[in-house]
Amino acid sequence: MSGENTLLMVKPDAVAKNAIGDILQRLEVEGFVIRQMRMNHLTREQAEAFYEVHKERPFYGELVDFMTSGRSVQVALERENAVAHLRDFIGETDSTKAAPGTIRAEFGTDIQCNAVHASDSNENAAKEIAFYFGD
Ligand code: 3AN
Repeated sequence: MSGENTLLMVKPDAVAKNAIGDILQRLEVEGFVIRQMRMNHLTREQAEAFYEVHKERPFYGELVDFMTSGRSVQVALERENAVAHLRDFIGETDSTKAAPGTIRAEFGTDIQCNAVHASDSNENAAKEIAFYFGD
């Protein structure tokens, strides 16, 4: 199978809800192929580096606290049009505004505890996959 690659992360809130299997199953049914996967409890250094682009945002400290509060799962996915398709499939950042049926509407709680992360461009997907899995 050939297609684009993207990075999904199951965040600590969804891991704590035992929702990893359910989320991955929905992705597989949607045609995403799991290429690489690992579970981590991110260190502060890793979370700060991963979210470096948000360093100046007011929520950066809280975001790093949340992302280091428990285990998370990093998944490299492949599918046709993977980046855009996954962004649509997970729904809006704020789980309370995410469309019904999306991952964030289903498993997230609010704008911070929003169940998953997904790369927002092909360039960032390549960077984020390399960040967790190497080149
Ligand atoms: P997305 O994850 O949908 O690309 P971004 O890139 O705007 O959203 O934000 C990155 C992460 O920062 C989000 N997943 C969310 O957890 C967190 N975040 C964004 N905005 C806020 C906010 N106003 N308050 C708390 N956390 C936020």
